Amino acid sequence: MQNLLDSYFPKKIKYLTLTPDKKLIVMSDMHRGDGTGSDDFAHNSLIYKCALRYYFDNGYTYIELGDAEELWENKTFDQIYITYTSIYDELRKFHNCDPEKTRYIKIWGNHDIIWEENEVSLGKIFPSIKVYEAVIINFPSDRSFILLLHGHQVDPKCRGGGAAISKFFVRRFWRFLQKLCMKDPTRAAANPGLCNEIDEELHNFAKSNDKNIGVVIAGHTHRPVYENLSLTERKHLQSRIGTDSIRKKPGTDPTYYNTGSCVHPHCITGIEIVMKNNEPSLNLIKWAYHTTEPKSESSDEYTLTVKRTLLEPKVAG
Ligand SMILES: [Mn+2]
Repeated sequence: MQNLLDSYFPKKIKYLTLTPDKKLIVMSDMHRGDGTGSDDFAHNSLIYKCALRYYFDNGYTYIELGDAEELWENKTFDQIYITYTSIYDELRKFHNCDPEKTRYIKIWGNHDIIWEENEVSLGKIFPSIKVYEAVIINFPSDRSFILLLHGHQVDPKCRGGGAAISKFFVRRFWRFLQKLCMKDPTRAAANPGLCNEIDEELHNFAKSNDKNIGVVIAGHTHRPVYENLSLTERKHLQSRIGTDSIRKKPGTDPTYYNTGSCVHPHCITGIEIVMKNNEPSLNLIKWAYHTTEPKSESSDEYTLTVKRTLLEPKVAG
């Protein structure tokens, strides 16, 4: 059977060669909003800002893998920019109007698909910026490519006509319900079954396609995946602990990864890509608040910090 991604394969693609000196950080699904109760990003904005600073200072190129701006709930980008001007200032540091030199690579998702035809208006913040549907990473050595895309391409509800209906629902009703703390029912993130279907479709494409793509990295589901296992699937594989709905998988497969999101309740997740011994090496990481123990037993003062943690691969010891 034909894979959905064969029919909806991205057309506007940024090609990138990964050389030993290059480091990439891939994050998706910030859903940056207007700072009100319906803005899922607000509570993580400081964590995200610290992560951006770390990646800028350490020479990474930042790939923003879609749904960076929440433009289903918000009619215009202006309010989002006004709310997060200091974050856009951090992002602007990565940007260079020369596409060969820029360290900010922006991909559209279904919630910010407006950039597909409207990148010119984003150019006021990021001069001459290009927004793409996907990135393909190739290597100086002869090996298969890595495809990075948002992932809504394989979610029928979130592309074409389905997307128009979902967007209408979200803009008209959802943001008001969300202010009353309801969860968005159109999001793959709210539905483990739908997450599984999207992951499976993207994984199948990575395993078998005629484009020499050996690895797919996506976002959209808000659920981090490393080597084709979500964190709960991996836990079940290792310890047999887990609820009934968790997929029982026979093992890892280093062909499919998902960045997760920047709207988790207490953290943001992403995937770092670096070259090690001439091979790409992928880390699933999280950034979260962290407390440091008081200096003495009698002290009642804990220090709150923002910290990067490696989730996968597990390091021995
Ligand atoms: Mn999405």
